[in-house]
This record gives sequence, structure tokens and C-alpha cells, in this order.
Amino acid sequence: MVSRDSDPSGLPGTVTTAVKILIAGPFDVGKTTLVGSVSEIAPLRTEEPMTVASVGVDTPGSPAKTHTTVAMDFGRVTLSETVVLYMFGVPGQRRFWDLWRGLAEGAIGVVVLVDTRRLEASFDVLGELERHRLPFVVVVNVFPDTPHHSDEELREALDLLSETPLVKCDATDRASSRDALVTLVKHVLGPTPSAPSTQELV
Ligand SMILES: Nc1nc2c(ncn2[C@@H]2O[C@H](COP(=O)(O)OP(=O)(O)O)[C@@H](O)[C@H]2O)c(=O)[nH]1
Ligand SMILES: [Mg+2]
Repeated sequence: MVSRDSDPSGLPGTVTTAVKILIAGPFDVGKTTLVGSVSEIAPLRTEEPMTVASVGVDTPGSPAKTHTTVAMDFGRVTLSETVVLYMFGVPGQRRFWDLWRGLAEGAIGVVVLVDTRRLEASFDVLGELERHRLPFVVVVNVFPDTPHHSDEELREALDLLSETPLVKCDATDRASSRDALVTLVKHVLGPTPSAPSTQELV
């Protein structure tokens, strides 16, 4: 086994499987926050100050929003002794869809972050994923003033298939964000011999 000290990547030598996933969702939903809270490496961010050109085009959920992700967020999290997950946060704005088609190559699936205070902002992204037939899970990022909705209400409003997992998370919380990622890995890979066992991932 290669020790962390001698391996410049910082990965345990037991890691045999690398899994790539995308973190998608509308503008200001918490993608950069989620990648930042779970990543073991300093996340690569490509944030740029928002300019007057985005006024009326990008509508942030909070007036405090001053930066936007122009290319992607990138982070890494070790899920078990054998499995490492690479996360690519992709901007939700329609004008970046050509970019995320390229980023989706080799990805096992997508975590779609949703803000239930602006549910309609997620429709475009969900539609795009269905068109590309990429497996996804829907993760509601719960903000302090998020009203309560039952899972049934949310599933109906988002028109989700019964097999699409729907979970809630707090993107600022490491454990909660990690659970959301594990939901996707389990949904796509399941407990197959080459994939991490369910127990290993919890
Ligand atoms: N309270 C709370 N704030 C959050 C949460 N997730 C994101 N935020 C805030 O929401 C804003 C947008 O988040 P960001 O990650 O930049 O969104 P992105 O555009 O999807 O990358 C930031 O000001 C975050 O601090 C959360 O789970 N809880
Ligand atoms: Mg961002």
C-alpha cells in the first residue's frame, strides 16, 4: 500500500476505482458550495465577478451573489478504501450546455441540485438530462427559509420518474453533501462486485 506521504495525489494506495460525476443545477442553487464542502483537495474554481451584462439574464436566489461559475468546479472525495469520486460542477445556464455535454463524457451520472423556492429554475436542466439519457438523482438543497414540501409534492412538481431518487441536503454540510453523492453512486452502480459495497459507502 502506498502511504499518503509518498503519494503526491494524497490518495490511499488501496483505491482501485475512479468514478466521475457531474453536479448540475440552476444558477445559485449551491453547486460550488457542495463541491467545496465535500472536496478533499482545494476545489478548483473558475468564478468570475458578475457584470452588468448578466443583469436580467442570470437571476440569483440571493442578492448577495457577486460571483458566478464560468467554466466549472472540480473536487475529489474518497468514498471508501477502493473508490474515489471526481466531481465536476457545471454551470446551469443554457449558454453553457455545449460545455457540459463535453464534461459528461465518462460520467456515471449527475447530481441535480434543486432549490424548491425556485423550482421552475430546474426544469431546463432536468429536461436536458432526460434528453441525454444520463442517470441522475435530484437533491433538494435546503436553505433556512425553504418551505416544507412532501416528497410526493416535489416529485409531482418536477415530474420525476418513480425510480429517480429524491433526497434533501444542506450543501454547506460535509456529511449531508457526501450522502447526496453516495445516493447517486448507489443508484447507478448498485452493489455490484466491481463497485463499492453498500456497506462500504455508508
Ligand atoms: N444556508 C445555505 N446557504 C447555501 C447553501 N448552499 C448554498 N448556499 C449559499 O447560496 C449561494 C449560492 O451558492 P453557490 O454554491 O455559489 O451556487 P452555484 O451558482 O450553484 O454554484 C451562496 O451564497 C451560498 O453560500 C445551503 O445549503 N444553505
Ligand atoms: Mg457556482
